[in-house]
Amino acid sequence: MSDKFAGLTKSQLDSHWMAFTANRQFKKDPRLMVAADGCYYTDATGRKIFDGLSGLWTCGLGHNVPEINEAVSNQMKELDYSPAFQFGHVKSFQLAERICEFMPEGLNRVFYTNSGSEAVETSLKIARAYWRKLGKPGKTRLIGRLKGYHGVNFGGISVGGIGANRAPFGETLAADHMRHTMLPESAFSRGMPENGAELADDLLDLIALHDATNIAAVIVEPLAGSGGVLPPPVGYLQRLRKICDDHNILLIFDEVICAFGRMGANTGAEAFGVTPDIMALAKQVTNGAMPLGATVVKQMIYDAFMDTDAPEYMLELPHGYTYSAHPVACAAGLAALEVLEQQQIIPRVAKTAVHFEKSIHELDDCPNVLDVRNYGLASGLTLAPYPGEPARRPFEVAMRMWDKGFYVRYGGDTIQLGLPFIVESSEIDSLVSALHESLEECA
Ligand code: PXG
Ligand code: PLP
Repeated sequence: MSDKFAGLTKSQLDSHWMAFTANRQFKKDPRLMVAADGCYYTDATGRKIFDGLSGLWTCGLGHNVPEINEAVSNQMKELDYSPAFQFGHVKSFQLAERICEFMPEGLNRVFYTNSGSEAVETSLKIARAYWRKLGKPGKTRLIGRLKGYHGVNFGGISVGGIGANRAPFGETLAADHMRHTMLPESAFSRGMPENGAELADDLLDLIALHDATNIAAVIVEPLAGSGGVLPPPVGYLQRLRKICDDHNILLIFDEVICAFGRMGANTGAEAFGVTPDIMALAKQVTNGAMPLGATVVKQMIYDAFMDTDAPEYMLELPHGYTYSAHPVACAAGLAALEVLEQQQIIPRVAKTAVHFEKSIHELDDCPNVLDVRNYGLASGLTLAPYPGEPARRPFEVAMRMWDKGFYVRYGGDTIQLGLPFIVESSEIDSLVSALHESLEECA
Protein backbone atom coordinates (compact mmCIF):
# COMPACT_ATOMS: atom_id res chain seq x y z
CA MET A 1 0.00 0.00 0.00
CA SER A 2 1.45 3.36 -0.89
CA ASP A 3 -1.63 5.55 -0.40
CA LYS A 4 -1.55 7.54 2.83
CA PHE A 5 -5.37 7.50 2.77
CA ALA A 6 -5.25 3.68 2.77
CA GLY A 7 -8.21 3.66 0.38
CA LEU A 8 -10.50 5.44 2.87
CA THR A 9 -13.18 7.61 1.31
CA LYS A 10 -13.84 11.16 2.45
CA SER A 11 -17.14 9.98 3.91
CA GLN A 12 -15.37 7.34 5.99
CA LEU A 13 -12.79 9.84 7.21
CA ASP A 14 -15.52 12.34 8.08
CA SER A 15 -17.60 9.75 9.95
CA HIS A 16 -15.06 9.26 12.74
CA TRP A 17 -14.82 12.22 15.16
CA MET A 18 -11.33 11.48 16.46
CA ALA A 19 -10.37 11.81 20.13
CA PHE A 20 -8.01 14.62 21.20
CA THR A 21 -7.23 15.22 17.53
CA ALA A 22 -7.16 18.20 15.21
CA ASN A 23 -9.72 16.50 12.95
CA ARG A 24 -9.64 19.08 10.14
CA GLN A 25 -5.87 18.88 9.77
CA PHE A 26 -5.74 15.09 10.16
CA LYS A 27 -8.37 14.36 7.55
CA LYS A 28 -6.50 16.44 4.96
CA ASP A 29 -3.22 14.69 5.72
CA PRO A 30 -3.92 11.46 7.64
CA ARG A 31 -1.30 9.56 9.61
CA LEU A 32 -2.59 6.00 9.51
CA MET A 33 -0.98 2.99 11.14
CA VAL A 34 -1.72 -0.34 9.51
CA ALA A 35 0.51 -2.73 11.50
CA ALA A 36 2.96 -2.86 14.39
CA ASP A 37 5.71 -5.10 15.66
CA GLY A 38 8.22 -4.48 18.45
CA CYS A 39 9.14 -0.76 18.60
CA TYR A 40 7.81 0.02 15.11
CA TYR A 41 4.56 0.77 13.34
CA THR A 42 4.03 0.39 9.63
CA ASP A 43 2.10 3.30 8.18
CA ALA A 44 -0.30 3.21 5.24
CA THR A 45 2.49 4.09 2.82
CA GLY A 46 4.55 1.12 4.02
CA ARG A 47 7.08 3.14 6.03
CA LYS A 48 8.51 1.88 9.34
CA ILE A 49 7.77 4.36 12.15
CA PHE A 50 9.55 4.24 15.52
CA ASP A 51 7.06 4.32 18.41
CA GLY A 52 8.41 7.16 20.56
CA LEU A 53 5.47 7.15 23.00
CA SER A 54 4.86 3.39 23.35
CA GLY A 55 1.42 3.88 21.80
CA LEU A 56 -0.05 6.34 24.30
CA TRP A 57 2.25 5.29 27.18
CA THR A 58 0.64 1.87 26.85
CA CYS A 59 2.90 -0.56 24.98
CA GLY A 60 6.20 -0.68 26.89
CA LEU A 61 6.77 -4.29 25.89
CA GLY A 62 6.51 -3.30 22.24
CA HIS A 63 3.80 -4.46 19.83
CA ASN A 64 2.70 -7.89 18.73
CA VAL A 65 3.86 -9.66 21.90
CA PRO A 66 3.25 -13.38 21.22
CA GLU A 67 2.36 -14.28 24.82
CA ILE A 68 -0.31 -11.58 25.01
CA ASN A 69 -1.69 -12.39 21.56
CA GLU A 70 -2.05 -16.03 22.48
CA ALA A 71 -3.68 -15.32 25.85
CA VAL A 72 -6.23 -12.98 24.23
CA SER A 73 -7.01 -15.36 21.40
CA ASN A 74 -7.45 -18.33 23.76
CA GLN A 75 -9.62 -16.32 26.13
CA MET A 76 -11.94 -15.24 23.31
CA LYS A 77 -12.60 -18.90 22.51
CA GLU A 78 -12.95 -20.00 26.13
CA LEU A 79 -15.01 -17.19 27.75
CA ASP A 80 -15.55 -14.02 25.73
CA TYR A 81 -17.65 -12.21 28.33
CA SER A 82 -18.88 -12.84 31.83
CA PRO A 83 -21.24 -10.51 33.71
CA ALA A 84 -19.36 -8.03 35.84
CA PHE A 85 -22.01 -7.78 38.57
CA GLN A 86 -22.91 -10.55 41.06
CA PHE A 87 -21.13 -13.27 39.00
CA GLY A 88 -17.43 -13.73 38.37
CA HIS A 89 -14.72 -15.56 36.47
CA VAL A 90 -11.38 -16.97 37.53
CA LYS A 91 -8.90 -14.68 35.79
CA SER A 92 -10.03 -11.44 37.46
CA PHE A 93 -9.06 -12.84 40.86
CA GLN A 94 -5.75 -14.20 39.60
CA LEU A 95 -4.95 -10.84 38.00
CA ALA A 96 -5.96 -8.89 41.13
CA GLU A 97 -3.41 -10.82 43.19
CA ARG A 98 -0.79 -10.39 40.44
CA ILE A 99 -1.38 -6.62 40.29
CA CYS A 100 -0.93 -6.47 44.08
CA GLU A 101 2.49 -8.12 43.74
CA PHE A 102 3.59 -5.00 41.83
CA MET A 103 2.06 -2.61 44.38
CA PRO A 104 3.82 -1.01 47.35
CA GLU A 105 3.22 -2.72 50.68
CA GLY A 106 -0.35 -2.26 51.91
CA LEU A 107 -2.18 -1.67 48.63
CA ASN A 108 -3.98 -4.97 48.22
CA ARG A 109 -7.59 -4.62 47.04
CA VAL A 110 -8.31 -4.10 43.32
CA PHE A 111 -11.45 -2.57 41.76
CA TYR A 112 -11.53 -2.91 37.95
CA THR A 113 -12.35 -0.24 35.38
CA ASN A 114 -11.76 0.00 31.62
CA SER A 115 -9.62 3.11 31.43
CA GLY A 116 -7.53 5.54 33.38
CA SER A 117 -10.35 8.09 33.43
CA GLU A 118 -12.64 5.54 35.05
CA ALA A 119 -9.93 4.50 37.49
CA VAL A 120 -9.69 8.14 38.57
CA GLU A 121 -13.47 8.55 38.95
CA THR A 122 -13.54 5.34 40.95
CA SER A 123 -10.73 6.60 43.22
CA LEU A 124 -12.54 9.86 43.92
CA LYS A 125 -15.87 8.13 44.60
CA ILE A 126 -14.28 5.54 46.88
CA ALA A 127 -12.48 8.31 48.81
CA ARG A 128 -15.73 10.19 49.46
CA ALA A 129 -17.74 7.05 50.26
CA TYR A 130 -14.99 5.89 52.63
CA TRP A 131 -15.33 8.97 54.83
CA ARG A 132 -19.09 8.62 54.78
CA LYS A 133 -18.72 5.00 55.96
CA LEU A 134 -16.55 6.30 58.78
CA GLY A 135 -19.25 8.77 59.83
CA LYS A 136 -17.52 11.83 58.35
CA PRO A 137 -19.86 12.86 55.51
CA GLY A 138 -18.47 16.41 55.47
CA LYS A 139 -15.19 15.19 54.03
CA THR A 140 -16.03 15.63 50.35
CA ARG A 141 -13.71 18.30 48.94
CA LEU A 142 -11.12 17.13 46.46
CA ILE A 143 -7.70 18.66 45.89
CA GLY A 144 -5.67 18.35 42.71
CA ARG A 145 -2.71 20.20 41.27
CA LEU A 146 -2.15 22.57 38.37
CA LYS A 147 -0.91 20.81 35.22
CA GLY A 148 -2.41 17.55 36.58
CA TYR A 149 -4.11 15.25 34.07
CA HIS A 150 -6.63 12.83 35.50
CA GLY A 151 -8.54 11.79 32.43
CA VAL A 152 -11.56 13.38 30.89
CA ASN A 153 -14.60 12.48 32.98
CA PHE A 154 -16.22 15.14 35.14
CA GLY A 155 -14.44 14.18 38.36
CA GLY A 156 -11.11 13.91 36.57
CA ILE A 157 -11.36 17.33 34.88
CA SER A 158 -12.44 18.88 38.18
CA VAL A 159 -9.25 17.83 39.97
CA GLY A 160 -7.22 18.10 36.77
CA GLY A 161 -5.18 21.24 36.23
CA ILE A 162 -5.04 21.64 32.46
CA GLY A 163 -7.34 24.53 31.64
CA ALA A 164 -7.91 23.60 28.00
CA ASN A 165 -9.38 20.25 29.07
CA ARG A 166 -11.93 21.83 31.40
CA ALA A 167 -12.77 25.31 30.13
CA PRO A 168 -15.15 24.20 27.32
CA PHE A 169 -17.42 22.27 29.69
CA GLY A 170 -18.69 24.72 32.29
CA GLU A 171 -19.52 23.70 35.86
CA THR A 172 -17.51 20.87 37.38
CA LEU A 173 -17.12 19.41 40.89
CA ALA A 174 -15.85 21.70 43.62
CA ALA A 175 -12.09 21.19 43.73
CA ASP A 176 -8.99 23.19 44.57
CA HIS A 177 -5.54 23.01 43.13
CA MET A 178 -2.04 23.20 44.51
CA ARG A 179 0.59 24.89 42.35
CA HIS A 180 2.54 22.72 39.93
CA THR A 181 6.21 21.94 40.50
CA MET A 182 7.74 23.29 37.31
CA LEU A 183 10.07 26.00 38.61
CA PRO A 184 12.19 28.16 36.27
CA GLU A 185 15.32 27.33 38.29
CA SER A 186 14.69 23.62 37.70
CA ALA A 187 14.94 23.86 33.90
CA PHE A 188 17.17 21.17 32.36
CA SER A 189 17.18 19.08 35.56
CA ARG A 190 18.36 15.52 35.11
CA GLY A 191 15.88 13.32 36.92
CA MET A 192 14.17 14.75 40.01
CA PRO A 193 14.58 18.53 40.44
CA GLU A 194 16.39 19.62 43.61
CA ASN A 195 14.03 22.53 44.28
CA GLY A 196 10.35 22.64 45.07
CA ALA A 197 9.60 20.29 48.00
CA GLU A 198 8.07 23.26 49.83
CA LEU A 199 5.37 23.53 47.14
CA ALA A 200 3.67 20.64 48.96
CA ASP A 201 2.87 23.18 51.68
CA ASP A 202 0.22 24.59 49.34
CA LEU A 203 -1.88 21.81 50.83
CA LEU A 204 -1.53 23.46 54.24
CA ASP A 205 -2.97 26.67 52.78
CA LEU A 206 -5.94 24.79 51.35
CA ILE A 207 -6.47 23.06 54.70
CA ALA A 208 -6.47 26.47 56.37
CA LEU A 209 -9.07 27.61 53.84
CA HIS A 210 -11.46 24.66 54.02
CA ASP A 211 -10.49 22.83 57.22
CA ALA A 212 -9.39 19.20 56.92
CA THR A 213 -12.79 18.05 58.22
CA ASN A 214 -14.15 19.00 54.79
CA ILE A 215 -11.40 17.48 52.62
CA ALA A 216 -11.68 13.90 51.33
CA ALA A 217 -8.54 13.43 49.29
CA VAL A 218 -5.60 14.86 47.42
CA ILE A 219 -4.82 13.43 44.00
CA VAL A 220 -1.51 13.82 42.16
CA GLU A 221 0.45 12.02 39.50
CA PRO A 222 3.80 11.03 41.08
CA LEU A 223 5.35 12.11 37.76
CA ALA A 224 2.94 14.40 35.93
CA GLY A 225 2.70 13.07 32.38
CA SER A 226 0.36 14.91 30.03
CA GLY A 227 1.09 18.25 31.73
CA GLY A 228 4.57 17.99 30.21
CA VAL A 229 6.46 15.15 31.98
CA LEU A 230 7.31 16.70 35.35
CA PRO A 231 9.27 14.50 37.75
CA PRO A 232 8.52 15.33 41.41
CA PRO A 233 11.02 17.54 43.26
CA VAL A 234 13.19 15.70 45.79
CA GLY A 235 11.20 15.35 49.04
CA TYR A 236 7.95 16.77 47.60
CA LEU A 237 5.84 13.60 47.70
CA GLN A 238 7.16 12.77 51.19
CA ARG A 239 6.01 16.16 52.40
CA LEU A 240 2.59 15.72 50.81
CA ARG A 241 2.28 12.29 52.47
CA LYS A 242 3.13 13.76 55.89
CA ILE A 243 0.57 16.57 55.59
CA CYS A 244 -2.12 14.07 54.54
CA ASP A 245 -1.26 11.86 57.53
CA ASP A 246 -1.25 14.78 59.95
CA HIS A 247 -4.70 15.93 58.76
CA ASN A 248 -6.50 12.68 58.01
CA ILE A 249 -6.72 13.23 54.27
CA LEU A 250 -6.46 10.36 51.78
CA LEU A 251 -3.58 10.52 49.29
CA ILE A 252 -4.38 9.24 45.80
CA PHE A 253 -1.64 8.59 43.26
CA ASP A 254 -2.75 8.61 39.65
CA GLU A 255 -0.23 6.16 38.23
CA VAL A 256 -1.92 5.62 34.88
CA ILE A 257 1.43 6.38 33.22
CA CYS A 258 3.87 5.46 36.01
CA ALA A 259 2.72 2.01 37.11
CA PHE A 260 4.31 -1.16 35.70
CA GLY A 261 7.77 -0.06 34.81
CA ARG A 262 7.92 3.34 33.12
CA MET A 263 9.88 4.82 36.09
CA GLY A 264 12.33 1.90 36.19
CA ALA A 265 10.45 0.56 39.22
CA ASN A 266 7.18 -1.32 39.67
CA THR A 267 5.33 1.93 40.39
CA GLY A 268 5.99 5.63 40.83
CA ALA A 269 5.28 5.06 44.52
CA GLU A 270 8.22 2.66 44.66
CA ALA A 271 10.49 4.84 42.50
CA PHE A 272 9.90 7.91 44.69
CA GLY A 273 9.53 6.11 48.04
CA VAL A 274 6.02 7.22 49.03
CA THR A 275 2.95 4.99 49.41
CA PRO A 276 -0.49 6.44 48.66
CA ASP A 277 -3.78 5.20 50.15
CA ILE A 278 -5.34 4.70 46.73
CA MET A 279 -3.75 4.20 43.32
CA ALA A 280 -5.35 4.59 39.88
CA LEU A 281 -3.70 2.58 37.13
CA ALA A 282 -4.34 1.53 33.48
CA LYS A 283 -2.41 1.47 30.20
CA GLN A 284 0.71 -0.70 30.77
CA VAL A 285 -1.22 -3.26 32.84
CA THR A 286 -2.28 -4.99 29.60
CA ASN A 287 0.51 -3.49 27.49
CA GLY A 288 -2.31 -1.60 25.79
CA ALA A 289 -3.55 -4.71 24.05
CA MET A 290 -6.97 -4.54 25.73
CA PRO A 291 -8.63 -1.67 27.64
CA LEU A 292 -8.25 -2.19 31.41
CA GLY A 293 -7.79 0.08 34.38
CA ALA A 294 -8.01 -0.40 38.12
CA THR A 295 -8.23 1.40 41.41
CA VAL A 296 -6.13 -0.28 44.09
CA VAL A 297 -6.78 0.58 47.73
CA LYS A 298 -5.35 -0.13 51.15
CA GLN A 299 -7.11 -2.87 53.04
CA MET A 300 -8.41 -0.43 55.66
CA ILE A 301 -10.46 1.21 52.93
CA TYR A 302 -11.89 -2.07 51.65
CA ASP A 303 -12.58 -3.16 55.22
CA ALA A 304 -14.52 0.03 55.94
CA PHE A 305 -17.01 -1.09 53.30
CA MET A 306 -17.09 -4.75 54.40
CA ASP A 307 -17.50 -4.02 58.14
CA THR A 308 -21.24 -3.51 58.05
CA ASP A 309 -24.32 -4.87 59.75
CA ALA A 310 -26.24 -4.87 56.47
CA PRO A 311 -27.36 -8.31 55.26
CA GLU A 312 -24.67 -10.20 53.33
CA TYR A 313 -26.70 -10.20 50.13
CA MET A 314 -26.57 -6.39 50.03
CA LEU A 315 -23.82 -4.89 47.87
CA GLU A 316 -21.26 -2.71 49.60
CA LEU A 317 -20.43 -0.19 46.85
CA PRO A 318 -22.95 0.86 44.20
CA HIS A 319 -20.38 1.40 41.48
CA GLY A 320 -18.93 -0.49 38.50
CA TYR A 321 -18.88 -0.79 34.74
CA THR A 322 -20.42 -3.31 32.34
CA TYR A 323 -16.91 -4.21 31.28
CA SER A 324 -15.28 -4.16 34.75
CA ALA A 325 -12.97 -7.20 34.94
CA HIS A 326 -13.62 -8.11 31.30
CA PRO A 327 -12.23 -11.65 30.88
CA VAL A 328 -10.30 -10.89 27.69
CA ALA A 329 -8.72 -7.81 29.26
CA CYS A 330 -7.83 -9.82 32.38
CA ALA A 331 -6.21 -12.50 30.21
CA ALA A 332 -4.16 -9.80 28.47
CA GLY A 333 -3.18 -8.36 31.87
CA LEU A 334 -2.03 -11.70 33.24
CA ALA A 335 0.09 -12.32 30.14
CA ALA A 336 1.54 -8.78 30.08
CA LEU A 337 2.58 -8.84 33.75
CA GLU A 338 4.10 -12.30 33.26
CA VAL A 339 6.27 -11.04 30.39
CA LEU A 340 7.20 -7.91 32.38
CA GLU A 341 8.47 -10.07 35.23
CA GLN A 342 9.88 -13.11 33.40
CA GLN A 343 11.89 -11.04 30.96
CA GLN A 344 13.10 -8.73 33.76
CA ILE A 345 11.92 -5.73 31.81
CA ILE A 346 11.73 -3.26 34.71
CA PRO A 347 15.42 -3.53 35.72
CA ARG A 348 16.16 -3.11 32.01
CA VAL A 349 14.18 0.16 32.00
CA ALA A 350 16.23 1.44 34.96
CA LYS A 351 19.42 0.63 33.06
CA THR A 352 18.31 2.07 29.72
CA ALA A 353 17.11 5.24 31.50
CA VAL A 354 20.74 6.14 32.31
CA HIS A 355 21.66 6.28 28.62
CA PHE A 356 18.37 7.98 27.75
CA GLU A 357 19.03 10.78 30.25
CA LYS A 358 22.48 11.42 28.83
CA SER A 359 21.24 11.31 25.27
CA ILE A 360 18.12 13.48 25.60
CA HIS A 361 20.01 16.27 27.36
CA GLU A 362 22.16 16.63 24.23
CA LEU A 363 19.16 18.64 23.04
CA ASP A 364 19.51 21.21 25.84
CA ASP A 365 21.26 23.68 23.54
CA CYS A 366 19.05 23.21 20.48
CA PRO A 367 17.18 26.21 19.12
CA ASN A 368 13.98 27.16 20.99
CA VAL A 369 14.41 24.46 23.65
CA LEU A 370 13.42 26.07 26.97
CA ASP A 371 13.58 22.92 29.09
CA VAL A 372 14.33 19.20 28.90
CA ARG A 373 13.05 16.96 31.71
CA ASN A 374 13.37 13.21 32.19
CA TYR A 375 12.82 10.29 34.51
CA GLY A 376 12.85 6.59 33.72
CA LEU A 377 11.88 6.21 30.08
CA ALA A 378 9.84 9.43 29.98
CA SER A 379 10.92 12.86 28.83
CA GLY A 380 9.35 16.24 28.07
CA LEU A 381 10.75 19.17 26.10
CA THR A 382 9.29 22.67 26.39
CA LEU A 383 9.67 24.69 23.20
CA ALA A 384 9.59 28.46 22.83
CA PRO A 385 6.38 29.48 21.07
CA TYR A 386 6.02 31.43 17.88
CA PRO A 387 4.61 34.79 18.98
CA GLY A 388 0.90 34.31 19.66
CA GLU A 389 0.92 30.66 18.53
CA PRO A 390 1.92 28.57 21.56
CA ALA A 391 1.04 25.14 20.14
CA ARG A 392 2.43 25.50 16.62
CA ARG A 393 6.13 24.71 17.03
CA PRO A 394 5.67 21.34 18.78
CA PHE A 395 3.18 20.38 16.03
CA GLU A 396 5.67 21.32 13.33
CA VAL A 397 8.52 19.48 15.05
CA ALA A 398 6.33 16.37 15.45
CA MET A 399 5.40 16.50 11.75
CA ARG A 400 9.09 16.74 10.80
CA MET A 401 9.67 13.71 13.03
CA TRP A 402 6.83 11.82 11.34
CA ASP A 403 8.41 12.58 7.95
CA LYS A 404 11.67 11.11 9.29
CA GLY A 405 9.94 7.94 10.56
CA PHE A 406 9.37 8.76 14.25
CA TYR A 407 6.11 9.05 16.17
CA VAL A 408 6.41 11.50 19.07
CA ARG A 409 3.63 13.13 21.07
CA TYR A 410 3.03 16.86 20.81
CA GLY A 411 0.61 19.05 22.70
CA GLY A 412 0.57 22.57 24.09
CA ASP A 413 4.16 23.81 24.18
CA THR A 414 5.75 20.40 24.67
CA ILE A 415 7.09 17.34 22.91
CA GLN A 416 6.72 14.16 24.97
CA LEU A 417 8.64 10.92 24.74
CA GLY A 418 7.76 7.62 26.40
CA LEU A 419 10.09 5.07 24.89
CA PRO A 420 9.31 1.37 24.66
CA PHE A 421 10.95 -0.53 27.53
CA ILE A 422 12.68 -2.75 24.97
CA VAL A 423 14.35 0.15 23.12
CA GLU A 424 18.03 -0.26 22.16
CA SER A 425 20.63 2.46 22.82
CA SER A 426 21.17 2.88 19.08
CA GLU A 427 17.45 3.59 18.62
CA ILE A 428 17.59 6.24 21.34
CA ASP A 429 20.51 7.85 19.54
CA SER A 430 18.67 7.87 16.20
CA LEU A 431 15.58 9.39 17.81
CA VAL A 432 17.59 12.13 19.52
CA SER A 433 19.50 12.96 16.35
CA ALA A 434 16.22 13.16 14.37
CA LEU A 435 14.86 15.50 17.06
CA HIS A 436 18.01 17.59 16.81
CA GLU A 437 17.52 17.98 13.05
CA SER A 438 13.79 18.68 13.40
CA LEU A 439 14.40 21.39 15.99
CA GLU A 440 16.97 23.01 13.67
CA GLU A 441 14.55 22.82 10.75
CA CYS A 442 11.81 24.54 12.77
CA ALA A 443 14.09 27.27 14.17
N1 PXG B 1 -4.56 9.75 34.46
C1 PXG B 1 -3.34 9.93 33.91
C2 PXG B 1 -2.19 10.31 34.79
C3 PXG B 1 -3.16 9.74 32.54
O1 PXG B 1 -1.95 9.94 31.99
C4 PXG B 1 -5.51 9.20 32.36
C5 PXG B 1 -5.62 9.39 33.73
C6 PXG B 1 -6.72 8.83 31.60
O2 PXG B 1 -6.65 7.54 31.09
P1 PXG B 1 -7.60 7.11 29.86
O3 PXG B 1 -7.30 5.63 29.73
O4 PXG B 1 -8.99 7.38 30.25
O5 PXG B 1 -7.13 7.91 28.66
C7 PXG B 1 -4.27 9.36 31.75
C8 PXG B 1 -4.16 9.15 30.26
C9 PXG B 1 -0.16 12.10 26.68
C10 PXG B 1 -1.39 11.29 26.91
O6 PXG B 1 0.19 12.33 25.55
C11 PXG B 1 -1.66 10.84 28.17
C12 PXG B 1 -2.81 10.11 28.41
C13 PXG B 1 -3.68 9.82 27.39
C14 PXG B 1 -3.41 10.26 26.12
C15 PXG B 1 -2.25 11.00 25.88
O7 PXG B 1 0.49 12.47 27.65
N2 PXG B 1 -3.00 9.75 29.71
N1 PLP C 1 -26.15 4.06 29.86
C1 PLP C 1 -27.06 3.06 29.84
C2 PLP C 1 -28.43 3.34 29.28
C3 PLP C 1 -26.73 1.79 30.37
O1 PLP C 1 -27.65 0.82 30.38
C4 PLP C 1 -25.42 1.59 30.89
C5 PLP C 1 -25.02 0.29 31.42
O2 PLP C 1 -25.83 -0.60 31.65
C6 PLP C 1 -24.51 2.64 30.90
C7 PLP C 1 -24.90 3.87 30.36
C8 PLP C 1 -23.14 2.48 31.48
O3 PLP C 1 -22.32 1.72 30.63
P1 PLP C 1 -20.97 1.09 31.20
O4 PLP C 1 -21.37 0.12 32.26
O5 PLP C 1 -20.34 0.40 30.00
O6 PLP C 1 -20.15 2.21 31.73
